[in-house]
Amino acid sequence: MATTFTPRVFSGIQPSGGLTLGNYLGAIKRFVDMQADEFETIYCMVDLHAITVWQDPADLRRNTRELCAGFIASGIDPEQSVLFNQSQVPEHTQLGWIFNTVARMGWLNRMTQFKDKAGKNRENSSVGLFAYPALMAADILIYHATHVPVGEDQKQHVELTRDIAAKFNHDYGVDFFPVTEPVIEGAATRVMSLRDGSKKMSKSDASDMSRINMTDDADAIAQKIRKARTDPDALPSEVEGLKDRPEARNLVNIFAAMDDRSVEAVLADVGGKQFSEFKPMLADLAVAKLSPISTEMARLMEHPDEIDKILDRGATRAREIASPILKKTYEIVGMVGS
Ligand code: AQP
Repeated sequence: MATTFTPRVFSGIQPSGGLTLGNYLGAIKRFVDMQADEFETIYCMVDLHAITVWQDPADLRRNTRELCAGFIASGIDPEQSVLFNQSQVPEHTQLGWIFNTVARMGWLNRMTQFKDKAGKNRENSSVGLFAYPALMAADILIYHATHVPVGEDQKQHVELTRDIAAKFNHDYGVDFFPVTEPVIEGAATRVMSLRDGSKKMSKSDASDMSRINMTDDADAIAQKIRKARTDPDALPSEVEGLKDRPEARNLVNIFAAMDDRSVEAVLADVGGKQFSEFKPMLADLAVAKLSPISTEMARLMEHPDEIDKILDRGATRAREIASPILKKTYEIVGMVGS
């Protein structure tokens, strides 16, 4: 009989820079929603992933705390959810090594994120950047997580996690790791750059005008939206009218996700408006939703010791779940036991 797994959510974010609106709408806001559902929820600052590209140590430390503050300020309750820093739970890397032996070179070679991040500099990329998806599979499966809320860009990595789980189960003749479901839902699963509708909004984009940072003040948010690239036409009343208009679609998607409405409902209201009218509406909405979060983040950042305590306690709780799963994995592989 197939094993029944506890409904459990795992997801992570890299402390590789300040949080963006893309991280918030594509990931954190949905982490908060899933906390209210029937799941156990485990959320992680994935610092081991962050260092697959160079991170200044002082920045990494600060970004990890700020990310934790961002989670809590957005509504993640550290009592209800397990909130911790990946490097403090060594079971991730221990299982990650085993998954390095399960994943095939050909599978990793197909990962578009590696191609994007390595770019023309493939030979000079870290081995860790290439192996990133096998560690991500371990992040998820060390908790037997059944559901992983992510943005569209991480879909391929979650599919690889499923492949690794299936191959491990098949090779060792067990039904031990769940075949995890990616949860990619809502209007903003891929928030695009404000400067280029074909590029994802990203923490590490060279242009600060391309993104809204969660720490931006009201003036910066309004200015970035005012300067966001658009086309000269008015907004359509129907979704089909956004076809081949990536910048317009992006701003409408952001509006819908922030207002918890469907794109159809938003267009029914704003169809026919020029961007000169729509952009201030979007800026007001963004400021109203993001300001309380950034204020709370700043308050939490005044108490770094408290953040460290929360992360320490989260790591202890995470290890309580991860440790028996690693032990059983070692038994299955034949490294311990009779
Ligand atoms: N633009 C986006 N739209 C929707 N979701 C997004 N996510 C990231 N950018 C967008 C989602 O946020 C979660 C955490 O992402 P990450 O920090 O682990 O890595 P990333 O996807 O590589 O994010 P960045 O901002 O682009 O970081 P850098 O610049 O360091 O590479 C994931 O669920 C992701 O889908």
